[in-house]
Amino acid sequence: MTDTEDTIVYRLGSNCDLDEVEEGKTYLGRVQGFAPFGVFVQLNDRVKGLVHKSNVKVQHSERDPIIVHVLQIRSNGNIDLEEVTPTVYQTRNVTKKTTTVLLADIGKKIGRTVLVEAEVAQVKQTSGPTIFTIVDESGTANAAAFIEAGVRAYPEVELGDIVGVMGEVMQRNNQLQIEVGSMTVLDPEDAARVRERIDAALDLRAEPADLPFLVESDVLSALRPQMRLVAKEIRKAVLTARPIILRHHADADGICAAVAVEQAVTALIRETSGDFDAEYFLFKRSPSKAPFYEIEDITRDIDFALKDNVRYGQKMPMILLMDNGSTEEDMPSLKITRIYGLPVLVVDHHHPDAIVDDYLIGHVNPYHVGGDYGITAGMLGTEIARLINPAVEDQIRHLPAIAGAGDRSEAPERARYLALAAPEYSADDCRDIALALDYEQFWLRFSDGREIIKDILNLGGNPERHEKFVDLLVEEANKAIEEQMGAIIPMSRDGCCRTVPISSCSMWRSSLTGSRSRRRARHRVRSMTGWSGSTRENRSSRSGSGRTLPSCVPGAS
Ligand SMILES: [Mn+2]
Repeated sequence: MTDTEDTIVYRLGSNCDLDEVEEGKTYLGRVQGFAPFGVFVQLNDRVKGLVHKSNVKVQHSERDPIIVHVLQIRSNGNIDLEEVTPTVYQTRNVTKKTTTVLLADIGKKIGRTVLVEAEVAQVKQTSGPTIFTIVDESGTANAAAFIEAGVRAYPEVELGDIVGVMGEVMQRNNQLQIEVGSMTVLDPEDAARVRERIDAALDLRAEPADLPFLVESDVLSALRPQMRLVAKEIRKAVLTARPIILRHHADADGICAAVAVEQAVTALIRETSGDFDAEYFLFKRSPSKAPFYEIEDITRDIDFALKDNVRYGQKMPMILLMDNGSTEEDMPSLKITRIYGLPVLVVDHHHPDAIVDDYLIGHVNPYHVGGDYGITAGMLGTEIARLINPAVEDQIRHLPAIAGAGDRSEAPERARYLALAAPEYSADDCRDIALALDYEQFWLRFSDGREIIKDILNLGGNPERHEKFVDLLVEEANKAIEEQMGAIIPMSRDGCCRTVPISSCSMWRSSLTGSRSRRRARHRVRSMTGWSGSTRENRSSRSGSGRTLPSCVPGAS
């Protein structure tokens, strides 16, 4: 190497990594340590190489500056250096290359420093670093920024900001994470450009699958545009890390509708989210006590959402109401959702009141297209779940038949869904499972019982346990019904023989069916032309399954 003023010695910036080191160039380094075979030299805090002893020119101490020529960068990242001793030279700083990387591609950049432009979807303060969940047009990732243990890093960065993040891609507990070197809120012009790019791409990614329904149905076909809209909004919420609260009627049909969507959404969250436990904090399913979205329900939901917003920096949630939500009884709660700016979707088959639509961003209801109650929420929910995430179809294809049994659908679609579930599930099986769901929900009160319900619906991967559990629940439900007739049921399982009068034992009836029956009666009156639901009288006349359930009990037929 010629020793002239043209000699350029590069100084590697602190963000730089192997990407910025080039063979044949000369760098200013610092002696890091000594080995029998040579001297280790740091080009910055991240990059080091080795000067073989045959290439060492002068004696050094640790931390001495040293000028080195890059002979070779090996495929494993090791750098072979040669010491040079120019007396005259120019220095030039090397800065990190700043081409933006898509979050979907950071898996290929482990150990490298990347620049990403993204929206802040969550800001969570841990006892260590601040974790920013960021979303761009391609995916989601966590960026960890550390100032001091438990201290909020970059306090100027807020939820919803568009930021430029520079940092190193690391793998922690099998999850990719960006260790933030710097984070800046983009100026309004740049932010608008990035947001436009993200929104356009998200719109495409959120587009639901295009597939035929599981069964032939004119009503479903007519509902397809609204079902696609609802599926798209749900996909968009998942892709932007917006939490979803799914509220549903606490009966077999409502549970089937909600669980179908739960399966689709949680799988999508697992696939796309930056956090291993995101499916638990980004999706919550809650049965509603009443057959509508009560003020009590929304009060709880907003209470938790605001706390999560303050404590964990989460976005405010989207509300999805299933087998619920389309009548004027829902209005007080819907008005509250508007005050808090919560988007609301409804998938229901109760006769709708037009006034609710002012408060909804999507509403699937068979009555809108000349259909009726016979297309149950579980049928609608299962088809919407397939649009959200077709991968879950095999797990949920039997749910509409159970929902149909639970709500005693008289629509021709019920038989088609039943044919689809056969031979694994007979008509009796579906009725049993529906009764088991109703009965178990009574004991669950207002918990979702996510894993227990999966067992009852045979989604838990343990068919033997499913069968035994359903048999037992059906037996217990029948016993409870008989005992109810005898005016007492035991309410405690702790060995105490406390018994309660019929007023309490009929809680099962009233919480699960009484109010629904009341509402059904109301719908019957108001939709003389369309409603084909069974009346209490013709239900009992149809009882032929050999069980002796009173007609007022869900699943009895
Ligand atoms: Mn229903």
